[in-house]
Amino acid sequence: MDQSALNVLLNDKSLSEPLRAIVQKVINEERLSMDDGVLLFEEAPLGYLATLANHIREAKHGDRTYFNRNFHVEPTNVCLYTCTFCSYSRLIKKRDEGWEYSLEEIMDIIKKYDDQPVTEVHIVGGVLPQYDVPFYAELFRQIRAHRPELHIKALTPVEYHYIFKKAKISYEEGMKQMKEAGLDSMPGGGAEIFHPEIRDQIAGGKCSGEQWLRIHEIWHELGHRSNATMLYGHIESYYHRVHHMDLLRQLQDKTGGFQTFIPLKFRNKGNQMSHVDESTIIEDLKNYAVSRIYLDNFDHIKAYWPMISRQTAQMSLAYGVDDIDGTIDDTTKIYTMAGSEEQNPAMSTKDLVKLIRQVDRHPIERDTLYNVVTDFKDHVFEDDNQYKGYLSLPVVNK
Ligand code: V47
Ligand code: SF4
Repeated sequence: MDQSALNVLLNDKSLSEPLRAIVQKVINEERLSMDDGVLLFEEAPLGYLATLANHIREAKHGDRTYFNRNFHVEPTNVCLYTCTFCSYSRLIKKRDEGWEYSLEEIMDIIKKYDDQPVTEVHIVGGVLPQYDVPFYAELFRQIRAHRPELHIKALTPVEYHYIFKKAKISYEEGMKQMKEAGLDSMPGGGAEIFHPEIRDQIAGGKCSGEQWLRIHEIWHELGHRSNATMLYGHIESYYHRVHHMDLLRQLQDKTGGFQTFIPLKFRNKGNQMSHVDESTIIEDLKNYAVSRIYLDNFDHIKAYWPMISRQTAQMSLAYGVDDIDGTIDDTTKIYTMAGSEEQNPAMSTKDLVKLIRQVDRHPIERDTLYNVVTDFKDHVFEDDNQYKGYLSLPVVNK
Protein backbone atom coordinates (compact mmCIF):
# COMPACT_ATOMS: atom_id res chain seq x y z
CA MET A 1 0.00 0.00 0.00
CA ASP A 2 1.39 3.40 -0.99
CA GLN A 3 2.26 5.34 2.17
CA SER A 4 3.62 8.49 0.58
CA ALA A 5 0.62 10.60 1.62
CA LEU A 6 1.01 9.41 5.20
CA ASN A 7 4.76 10.15 5.14
CA VAL A 8 3.98 13.72 4.12
CA LEU A 9 1.77 14.07 7.21
CA LEU A 10 4.40 12.43 9.39
CA ASN A 11 6.90 15.10 8.40
CA ASP A 12 4.50 18.04 8.48
CA LYS A 13 5.87 20.26 11.23
CA SER A 14 2.71 22.36 11.26
CA LEU A 15 0.91 19.37 12.84
CA SER A 16 1.12 18.88 16.61
CA GLU A 17 3.22 16.02 18.02
CA PRO A 18 0.12 14.02 19.11
CA LEU A 19 -1.42 14.28 15.63
CA ARG A 20 1.82 13.07 14.06
CA ALA A 21 1.94 10.22 16.60
CA ILE A 22 -1.50 9.14 15.38
CA VAL A 23 -0.19 9.02 11.79
CA GLN A 24 2.58 6.71 12.99
CA LYS A 25 0.00 4.50 14.71
CA VAL A 26 -1.99 4.23 11.47
CA ILE A 27 1.18 3.31 9.56
CA ASN A 28 1.97 0.66 12.20
CA GLU A 29 -1.67 -0.53 12.16
CA GLU A 30 -1.83 0.19 15.89
CA ARG A 31 -5.12 0.81 17.62
CA LEU A 32 -6.13 4.37 18.60
CA SER A 33 -7.01 5.19 22.22
CA MET A 34 -10.15 7.05 23.22
CA ASP A 35 -8.02 10.17 23.83
CA ASP A 36 -6.70 9.84 20.27
CA GLY A 37 -10.27 9.66 18.99
CA VAL A 38 -11.32 12.82 20.84
CA LEU A 39 -8.17 14.60 19.66
CA LEU A 40 -8.98 13.75 16.03
CA PHE A 41 -12.41 15.33 16.41
CA GLU A 42 -11.14 18.38 18.27
CA GLU A 43 -7.94 19.25 16.45
CA ALA A 44 -7.32 17.36 13.23
CA PRO A 45 -7.59 19.34 9.98
CA LEU A 46 -10.07 17.93 7.45
CA GLY A 47 -7.35 17.15 4.85
CA TYR A 48 -5.40 15.17 7.45
CA LEU A 49 -8.49 13.13 8.36
CA ALA A 50 -9.26 12.47 4.69
CA THR A 51 -5.72 11.22 4.08
CA LEU A 52 -5.76 8.78 7.01
CA ALA A 53 -9.31 7.56 6.44
CA ASN A 54 -8.81 7.10 2.71
CA HIS A 55 -5.59 5.20 3.31
CA ILE A 56 -7.43 2.75 5.56
CA ARG A 57 -10.42 2.54 3.19
CA GLU A 58 -8.22 1.78 0.21
CA ALA A 59 -6.12 -0.75 2.16
CA LYS A 60 -9.33 -2.62 2.96
CA HIS A 61 -11.31 -2.17 -0.27
CA GLY A 62 -9.29 -0.33 -2.92
CA ASP A 63 -11.80 1.67 -4.98
CA ARG A 64 -14.57 -0.85 -4.47
CA THR A 65 -17.81 0.81 -3.38
CA TYR A 66 -20.81 -1.24 -2.42
CA PHE A 67 -24.54 -0.82 -2.73
CA ASN A 68 -27.44 -3.21 -2.56
CA ARG A 69 -30.96 -3.56 -3.89
CA ASN A 70 -33.33 -3.43 -1.00
CA PHE A 71 -36.66 -2.02 0.04
CA HIS A 72 -37.97 -0.88 3.38
CA VAL A 73 -41.19 -1.87 5.14
CA GLU A 74 -42.28 0.25 8.10
CA PRO A 75 -45.17 -1.65 9.76
CA THR A 76 -46.26 1.36 11.82
CA ASN A 77 -45.20 4.88 12.69
CA VAL A 78 -47.17 4.91 15.94
CA CYS A 79 -44.89 4.39 18.93
CA LEU A 80 -45.02 4.01 22.69
CA TYR A 81 -41.67 5.72 23.08
CA THR A 82 -41.00 9.42 22.85
CA CYS A 83 -37.50 9.89 21.43
CA THR A 84 -36.95 13.63 21.19
CA PHE A 85 -35.17 13.42 17.79
CA CYS A 86 -37.90 11.37 16.11
CA SER A 87 -39.95 13.17 13.45
CA TYR A 88 -41.49 10.02 12.19
CA SER A 89 -43.51 8.57 15.05
CA ARG A 90 -46.97 9.51 16.30
CA LEU A 91 -47.96 9.04 19.94
CA ILE A 92 -50.71 6.55 20.67
CA LYS A 93 -53.12 9.39 21.50
CA LYS A 94 -52.61 10.66 17.93
CA ARG A 95 -52.62 7.24 16.31
CA ASP A 96 -55.27 8.25 13.76
CA GLU A 97 -52.58 10.43 12.10
CA GLY A 98 -50.34 7.42 11.51
CA TRP A 99 -50.49 3.96 9.93
CA GLU A 100 -50.65 0.49 11.52
CA TYR A 101 -50.40 -2.24 8.90
CA SER A 102 -51.82 -5.70 9.45
CA LEU A 103 -49.84 -8.81 8.57
CA GLU A 104 -51.77 -9.12 5.29
CA GLU A 105 -51.04 -5.50 4.40
CA ILE A 106 -47.33 -6.00 5.05
CA MET A 107 -47.34 -9.15 2.90
CA ASP A 108 -49.06 -7.17 0.13
CA ILE A 109 -46.17 -4.67 0.22
CA ILE A 110 -43.65 -7.53 0.07
CA LYS A 111 -45.50 -9.06 -2.90
CA LYS A 112 -45.32 -5.77 -4.83
CA TYR A 113 -41.60 -6.52 -5.28
CA ASP A 114 -42.14 -10.03 -6.64
CA ASP A 115 -40.94 -9.17 -10.14
CA GLN A 116 -38.02 -7.01 -8.99
CA PRO A 117 -34.46 -8.28 -8.43
CA VAL A 118 -34.21 -7.07 -4.82
CA THR A 119 -32.10 -9.11 -2.42
CA GLU A 120 -33.14 -7.67 0.95
CA VAL A 121 -36.14 -6.40 2.86
CA HIS A 122 -35.37 -4.00 5.71
CA ILE A 123 -38.16 -3.97 8.30
CA VAL A 124 -38.26 -1.43 11.13
CA GLY A 125 -40.86 0.88 12.64
CA GLY A 126 -42.56 2.07 15.82
CA VAL A 127 -43.24 -0.03 18.92
CA LEU A 128 -46.83 -1.04 19.72
CA PRO A 129 -48.36 -3.93 21.73
CA GLN A 130 -50.01 -5.68 18.76
CA TYR A 131 -46.60 -6.10 17.09
CA ASP A 132 -45.42 -8.86 19.42
CA VAL A 133 -43.38 -12.08 19.23
CA PRO A 134 -46.16 -14.15 17.55
CA PHE A 135 -46.81 -11.33 15.03
CA TYR A 136 -43.19 -10.93 13.93
CA ALA A 137 -42.48 -14.69 13.99
CA GLU A 138 -45.49 -15.24 11.69
CA LEU A 139 -44.42 -12.36 9.44
CA PHE A 140 -40.91 -13.76 9.04
CA ARG A 141 -42.32 -17.25 8.35
CA GLN A 142 -44.68 -15.90 5.69
CA ILE A 143 -41.94 -13.89 3.96
CA ARG A 144 -39.63 -16.92 4.05
CA ALA A 145 -42.34 -19.16 2.57
CA HIS A 146 -43.30 -16.61 -0.09
CA ARG A 147 -39.79 -15.69 -1.26
CA PRO A 148 -37.14 -17.97 0.29
CA GLU A 149 -34.08 -16.17 -1.12
CA LEU A 150 -35.08 -12.68 0.11
CA HIS A 151 -32.82 -11.69 3.03
CA ILE A 152 -34.85 -10.54 6.05
CA LYS A 153 -33.02 -7.74 7.89
CA ALA A 154 -35.44 -6.77 10.61
CA LEU A 155 -36.08 -4.98 13.87
CA THR A 156 -33.66 -3.55 16.39
CA PRO A 157 -33.01 -4.21 20.09
CA VAL A 158 -35.60 -1.49 20.76
CA GLU A 159 -38.38 -3.75 19.44
CA TYR A 160 -36.77 -6.99 20.63
CA HIS A 161 -36.31 -5.75 24.20
CA TYR A 162 -39.97 -4.69 24.29
CA ILE A 163 -41.51 -7.82 22.74
CA PHE A 164 -39.40 -10.29 24.72
CA LYS A 165 -40.22 -8.54 27.99
CA LYS A 166 -43.91 -8.63 27.09
CA ALA A 167 -43.67 -12.36 26.22
CA LYS A 168 -41.72 -12.95 29.47
CA ILE A 169 -38.87 -14.67 27.64
CA SER A 170 -35.13 -14.05 27.87
CA TYR A 171 -33.19 -12.28 25.11
CA GLU A 172 -31.49 -15.61 24.34
CA GLU A 173 -34.78 -17.47 23.95
CA GLY A 174 -36.35 -14.61 21.97
CA MET A 175 -33.52 -14.31 19.46
CA LYS A 176 -33.54 -18.10 19.01
CA GLN A 177 -37.25 -17.95 18.15
CA MET A 178 -36.65 -15.10 15.66
CA LYS A 179 -33.87 -17.11 14.00
CA GLU A 180 -36.11 -20.16 13.72
CA ALA A 181 -38.86 -18.03 12.19
CA GLY A 182 -36.52 -16.84 9.41
CA LEU A 183 -34.73 -13.69 10.57
CA ASP A 184 -31.42 -13.37 8.70
CA SER A 185 -29.80 -10.26 10.16
CA MET A 186 -30.38 -7.16 12.25
CA PRO A 187 -30.12 -3.57 11.05
CA GLY A 188 -28.16 -1.05 13.10
CA GLY A 189 -30.95 1.23 14.36
CA GLY A 190 -31.88 2.21 17.89
CA ALA A 191 -28.26 2.72 18.99
CA GLU A 192 -28.47 6.56 19.07
CA ILE A 193 -25.80 7.47 21.67
CA PHE A 194 -25.09 4.81 24.26
CA HIS A 195 -23.79 7.06 27.04
CA PRO A 196 -26.58 7.50 29.64
CA GLU A 197 -25.80 11.23 30.02
CA ILE A 198 -27.21 11.68 26.50
CA ARG A 199 -29.37 8.60 26.03
CA ASP A 200 -31.52 9.45 29.06
CA GLN A 201 -32.31 12.83 27.49
CA ILE A 202 -33.13 11.73 23.94
CA ALA A 203 -34.16 8.09 23.80
CA GLY A 204 -37.68 8.35 25.24
CA GLY A 205 -37.47 5.42 27.70
CA LYS A 206 -36.43 2.74 25.22
CA CYS A 207 -33.76 0.08 25.84
CA SER A 208 -30.44 1.13 27.36
CA GLY A 209 -27.07 1.10 25.62
CA GLU A 210 -26.08 -2.07 27.50
CA GLN A 211 -29.31 -3.83 26.46
CA TRP A 212 -28.77 -2.80 22.83
CA LEU A 213 -25.25 -4.22 22.90
CA ARG A 214 -26.31 -7.40 24.71
CA ILE A 215 -28.99 -8.28 22.14
CA HIS A 216 -26.49 -7.84 19.29
CA GLU A 217 -23.99 -9.98 21.21
CA ILE A 218 -26.53 -12.81 21.57
CA TRP A 219 -27.41 -12.56 17.88
CA HIS A 220 -23.73 -12.78 16.94
CA GLU A 221 -23.29 -15.77 19.24
CA LEU A 222 -26.07 -17.50 17.31
CA GLY A 223 -23.82 -17.13 14.25
CA HIS A 224 -25.45 -14.12 12.60
CA ARG A 225 -24.47 -10.64 11.49
CA SER A 226 -25.77 -7.17 12.23
CA ASN A 227 -25.02 -3.47 11.70
CA ALA A 228 -24.47 -0.61 14.12
CA THR A 229 -25.44 3.06 13.90
CA MET A 230 -24.71 6.24 15.83
CA LEU A 231 -27.04 9.26 15.80
CA TYR A 232 -24.72 12.26 15.95
CA GLY A 233 -24.76 16.03 15.67
CA HIS A 234 -27.30 16.99 18.36
CA ILE A 235 -26.51 17.45 22.08
CA GLU A 236 -23.67 14.95 22.40
CA SER A 237 -20.00 15.88 22.81
CA TYR A 238 -17.07 14.39 20.92
CA TYR A 239 -16.32 12.30 23.99
CA HIS A 240 -19.79 10.72 23.78
CA ARG A 241 -19.25 9.81 20.13
CA VAL A 242 -15.88 8.20 20.87
CA HIS A 243 -17.31 6.38 23.90
CA HIS A 244 -20.09 5.01 21.64
CA MET A 245 -17.61 3.81 19.03
CA ASP A 246 -15.40 2.35 21.73
CA LEU A 247 -18.19 0.13 23.09
CA LEU A 248 -18.86 -1.09 19.55
CA ARG A 249 -15.18 -1.78 18.99
CA GLN A 250 -15.02 -3.78 22.23
CA LEU A 251 -18.04 -5.91 21.30
CA GLN A 252 -16.65 -6.44 17.81
CA ASP A 253 -13.40 -7.73 19.34
CA LYS A 254 -15.48 -10.27 21.24
CA THR A 255 -17.86 -11.49 18.51
CA GLY A 256 -16.75 -10.19 15.08
CA GLY A 257 -20.46 -10.06 14.20
CA PHE A 258 -20.80 -6.45 13.03
CA GLN A 259 -20.56 -5.82 9.32
CA THR A 260 -21.05 -2.10 8.89
CA PHE A 261 -21.01 1.09 10.92
CA ILE A 262 -23.52 3.72 9.81
CA PRO A 263 -23.21 7.22 11.26
CA LEU A 264 -26.67 8.88 11.11
CA LYS A 265 -26.74 12.66 10.91
CA PHE A 266 -29.39 14.21 13.15
CA ARG A 267 -32.01 16.02 11.04
CA ASN A 268 -34.04 18.61 12.89
CA LYS A 269 -37.35 19.07 11.08
CA GLY A 270 -40.61 18.28 12.87
CA ASN A 271 -39.28 16.90 16.13
CA GLN A 272 -38.77 18.02 19.73
CA MET A 273 -35.17 19.00 19.00
CA SER A 274 -35.88 21.36 16.12
CA HIS A 275 -34.10 24.15 18.01
CA VAL A 276 -30.81 22.21 17.73
CA ASP A 277 -28.82 23.19 14.64
CA GLU A 278 -27.86 20.43 12.23
CA SER A 279 -24.19 19.58 11.74
CA THR A 280 -22.35 21.05 8.75
CA ILE A 281 -21.26 18.91 5.82
CA ILE A 282 -17.66 19.45 6.95
CA GLU A 283 -18.60 17.98 10.32
CA ASP A 284 -20.31 15.03 8.59
CA LEU A 285 -17.18 14.28 6.55
CA LYS A 286 -15.04 14.58 9.66
CA ASN A 287 -17.32 12.14 11.47
CA TYR A 288 -17.09 9.56 8.67
CA ALA A 289 -13.31 9.86 8.65
CA VAL A 290 -12.89 9.49 12.42
CA SER A 291 -15.25 6.49 12.37
CA ARG A 292 -13.13 4.82 9.69
CA ILE A 293 -9.90 5.50 11.58
CA TYR A 294 -11.21 4.51 15.04
CA LEU A 295 -13.20 1.37 14.15
CA ASP A 296 -10.25 -0.68 12.98
CA ASN A 297 -12.17 -3.96 13.38
CA PHE A 298 -15.21 -2.95 11.27
CA ASP A 299 -15.02 -3.94 7.62
CA HIS A 300 -17.39 -1.30 6.27
CA ILE A 301 -18.48 2.30 6.86
CA LYS A 302 -21.78 3.22 5.24
CA ALA A 303 -23.12 6.62 4.19
CA TYR A 304 -26.88 6.39 4.07
CA TRP A 305 -27.67 8.61 1.10
CA PRO A 306 -31.39 9.21 1.78
CA MET A 307 -30.25 11.02 4.92
CA ILE A 308 -27.23 13.05 3.79
CA SER A 309 -28.07 13.65 0.10
CA ARG A 310 -26.45 12.13 -2.94
CA GLN A 311 -23.66 14.66 -3.30
CA THR A 312 -22.50 14.36 0.30
CA ALA A 313 -22.61 10.58 -0.17
CA GLN A 314 -20.28 11.02 -3.15
CA MET A 315 -17.88 13.16 -1.11
CA SER A 316 -17.96 10.71 1.79
CA LEU A 317 -16.27 8.14 -0.47
CA ALA A 318 -13.06 10.17 -0.03
CA TYR A 319 -13.47 10.17 3.77
CA GLY A 320 -13.43 6.48 4.60
CA VAL A 321 -16.87 5.39 3.35
CA ASP A 322 -17.08 2.31 1.09
CA ASP A 323 -20.83 1.62 1.07
CA ILE A 324 -23.77 3.84 0.15
CA ASP A 325 -26.71 1.52 0.91
CA GLY A 326 -29.18 1.27 -1.93
CA THR A 327 -32.82 2.01 -1.39
CA ILE A 328 -34.39 1.48 -4.78
CA ASP A 329 -37.80 2.82 -4.06
CA ASP A 330 -39.52 5.51 -2.07
CA THR A 331 -40.15 3.17 0.84
CA THR A 332 -38.65 4.85 3.86
CA LYS A 333 -40.21 7.84 5.54
CA ILE A 334 -37.79 8.24 8.47
CA TYR A 335 -35.67 10.93 6.82
CA THR A 336 -38.17 12.63 4.56
CA MET A 337 -40.17 13.40 7.69
CA ALA A 338 -37.06 14.70 9.49
CA GLY A 339 -36.13 17.23 6.79
CA SER A 340 -33.77 15.41 4.42
CA GLU A 341 -33.21 16.97 0.99
CA GLU A 342 -34.21 13.57 -0.43
CA GLN A 343 -37.98 13.89 -0.47
CA ASN A 344 -38.46 10.80 -2.63
CA PRO A 345 -35.55 8.53 -1.83
CA ALA A 346 -35.44 6.30 -4.89
CA MET A 347 -32.46 5.41 -7.05
CA SER A 348 -32.22 2.81 -9.77
CA THR A 349 -29.18 0.58 -10.15
CA LYS A 350 -28.00 2.79 -13.00
CA ASP A 351 -28.32 5.90 -10.82
CA LEU A 352 -26.26 4.28 -8.06
CA VAL A 353 -23.61 3.07 -10.51
CA LYS A 354 -23.40 6.54 -12.04
CA LEU A 355 -23.15 8.23 -8.65
CA ILE A 356 -20.19 6.01 -7.73
CA ARG A 357 -18.47 6.25 -11.12
CA GLN A 358 -18.73 10.04 -11.11
CA VAL A 359 -16.21 10.14 -8.26
CA ASP A 360 -13.96 7.54 -9.89
CA ARG A 361 -14.83 4.61 -7.68
CA HIS A 362 -15.67 1.05 -8.67
CA PRO A 363 -19.35 0.13 -8.15
CA ILE A 364 -20.29 -3.29 -6.85
CA GLU A 365 -23.76 -4.53 -6.13
CA ARG A 366 -23.58 -6.72 -3.01
CA ASP A 367 -26.03 -8.79 -1.08
CA THR A 368 -26.60 -8.12 2.63
CA LEU A 369 -23.57 -10.23 3.61
CA TYR A 370 -21.30 -8.45 1.10
CA ASN A 371 -21.18 -11.29 -1.42
CA VAL A 372 -20.77 -9.78 -4.90
CA VAL A 373 -24.03 -9.84 -6.89
CA THR A 374 -22.79 -7.81 -9.89
CA ASP A 375 -19.44 -6.16 -10.47
CA PHE A 376 -20.12 -2.96 -12.45
CA LYS A 377 -16.47 -2.04 -13.11
CA ASP A 378 -16.63 -2.54 -16.85
CA HIS A 379 -20.34 -3.02 -17.18
CA VAL A 380 -21.95 -1.22 -20.09
CA PHE A 381 -25.62 -0.34 -19.88
CA GLU A 382 -27.61 -0.49 -23.10
CA ASP A 383 -28.24 3.26 -23.13
CA ASP A 384 -24.89 3.95 -21.58
CA ASN A 385 -23.76 7.39 -22.65
CA GLN A 386 -25.23 9.01 -19.60
CA TYR A 387 -23.75 6.55 -17.12
CA LYS A 388 -20.02 6.73 -17.68
CA GLY A 389 -19.49 9.56 -15.26
CA TYR A 390 -18.45 13.17 -15.53
CA LEU A 391 -16.23 12.56 -18.57
CA SER A 392 -19.22 11.83 -20.76
CA LEU A 393 -21.38 14.77 -21.64
CA PRO A 394 -25.05 14.22 -22.47
CA VAL A 395 -25.49 13.19 -26.10
CA VAL A 396 -27.27 15.85 -28.12
CA ASN A 397 -29.30 14.50 -31.01
CA LYS A 398 -28.55 16.52 -34.11
O1 V47 B 1 -32.51 4.44 15.19
C1 V47 B 1 -34.63 8.75 13.65
C2 V47 B 1 -32.54 7.40 13.21
C3 V47 B 1 -32.62 5.17 12.86
C4 V47 B 1 -33.94 10.73 13.07
O2 V47 B 1 -28.62 -1.17 9.33
C5 V47 B 1 -32.93 9.81 12.83
O3 V47 B 1 -28.38 -0.96 7.18
C6 V47 B 1 -31.59 11.47 12.05
O4 V47 B 1 -31.07 2.50 11.77
N1 V47 B 1 -32.51 12.43 12.29
C7 V47 B 1 -33.28 4.10 12.02
N2 V47 B 1 -31.76 10.17 12.31
C8 V47 B 1 -32.59 3.93 10.67
C9 V47 B 1 -31.45 2.95 10.72
C10 V47 B 1 -30.79 2.48 9.47
C11 V47 B 1 -30.86 3.22 8.32
C12 V47 B 1 -30.23 2.73 7.17
C13 V47 B 1 -29.56 1.53 7.15
C14 V47 B 1 -29.50 0.78 8.32
C15 V47 B 1 -28.80 -0.53 8.28
C16 V47 B 1 -30.10 1.26 9.50
O5 V47 B 1 -32.93 6.42 12.30
C17 V47 B 1 -33.07 5.35 14.30
C18 V47 B 1 -32.53 6.73 14.58
O6 V47 B 1 -31.20 6.69 15.01
N3 V47 B 1 -33.39 8.60 13.22
N4 V47 B 1 -35.00 10.07 13.57
C19 V47 B 1 -33.68 12.11 12.79
N5 V47 B 1 -34.58 13.07 13.05
FE1 SF4 C 1 -40.28 5.12 18.48
FE2 SF4 C 1 -38.05 4.59 17.13
FE3 SF4 C 1 -39.19 7.02 16.92
FE4 SF4 C 1 -37.99 6.31 19.20
S1 SF4 C 1 -36.97 6.55 17.18
S2 SF4 C 1 -40.02 7.29 19.02
S3 SF4 C 1 -38.43 4.09 19.30
S4 SF4 C 1 -40.08 5.09 16.23
